[in-house]
Amino acid sequence: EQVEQTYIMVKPDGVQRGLVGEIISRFERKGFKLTGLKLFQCPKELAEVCKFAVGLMCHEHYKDLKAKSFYPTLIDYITSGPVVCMVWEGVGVVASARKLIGSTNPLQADPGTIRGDLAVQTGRNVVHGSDSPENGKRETGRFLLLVFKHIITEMISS
Ligand code: DAT
Ligand code: MG
Repeated sequence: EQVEQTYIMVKPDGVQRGLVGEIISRFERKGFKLTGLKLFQCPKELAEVCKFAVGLMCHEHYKDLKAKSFYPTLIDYITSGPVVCMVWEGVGVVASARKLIGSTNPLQADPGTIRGDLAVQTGRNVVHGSDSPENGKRETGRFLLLVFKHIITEMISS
């Protein structure tokens, strides 16, 4: 009965296709609580300054996958456009969010899930969700740091 946090991120394809509202809506209707939200995009002219933030979000985020052949493609994809970063809170939210999201390969994801309803390719699977309460904490912490970095970057550049 412990309240958990999970890090949900609408990936660039989801943002581009206008699915942010649809995805938020599914978590809201389920009854979880939204406790953080930020659209994140690395401004091109600030690429150097933002490298740390992007690095945190992408390389650190997917560090378990670094050895995989698809890793470079994955990083290119995930940095290809704005992403919407969210923190959702609730009892059992981590496992429940994974169920709402569906299997990694959208062709194997059940109908009724986000990936099952809205995606076709593994490399364009619309949304990320933490896979354990520990990773929920870790990824949420990284998100807060990211927001902080982003605000500082905006302050410096304004
Ligand atoms: P999930 O996103 O369901 O947690 P994961 O953590 O195993 O899946 O992988 C992270 C992302 O990496 C996944 O959403 C899409 C990409 N990916 C995973 N396996 C892949 C594969 N075999 N080919 C291409 N991309 C893959
Ligand atoms: Mg994963």
